[in-house]
Amino acid sequence: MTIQRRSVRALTIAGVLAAGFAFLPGAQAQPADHAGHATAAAQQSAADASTFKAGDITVTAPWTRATPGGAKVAGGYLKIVNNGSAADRLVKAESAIAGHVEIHEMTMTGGVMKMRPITDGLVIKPGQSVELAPSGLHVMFMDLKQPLKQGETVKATLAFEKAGPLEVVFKVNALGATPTHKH
Ligand SMILES: [Cu+2]
Repeated sequence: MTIQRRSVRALTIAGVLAAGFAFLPGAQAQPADHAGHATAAAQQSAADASTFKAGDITVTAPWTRATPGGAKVAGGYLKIVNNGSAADRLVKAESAIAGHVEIHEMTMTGGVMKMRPITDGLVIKPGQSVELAPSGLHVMFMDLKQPLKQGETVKATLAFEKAGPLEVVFKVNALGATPTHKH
């Protein structure tokens, strides 16, 4: 019995060490300026890694996409859920990577996809959700100060009329096949 227990423990330690060594190279490969993001993400539960809450508002899975060289705009996508009993409005968005950020909607007019800024706030009715997705509503990062690269993250602050400011993190996904925005 004693021998068996010891061997089980030895195996467990070996497993932990193996996992540790497997993890370390990945951690070291991360750029130093992302260490803060990794720590913040680790503080949230794994399942909730891309969920952000303020008051009755929950924002999930914000993402944007890598920008081709010289591009000055990028669309941001996410889902907003209002768990409250009153309507709220997304009134403003800001990010250090963009000169300014707007909230846009896309409409099909005579076969041409056009977008316009929503200047009076995006309403999220009580108990309902609004999805910002390609070819529809989106956050628009304008006057980008740097190209967005796949695998990086972009911090932004969404301001809700009732729930207040909410800092979210957009994942930068690959350059997509969906049409590039033209302004
Ligand atoms: Cu737009």
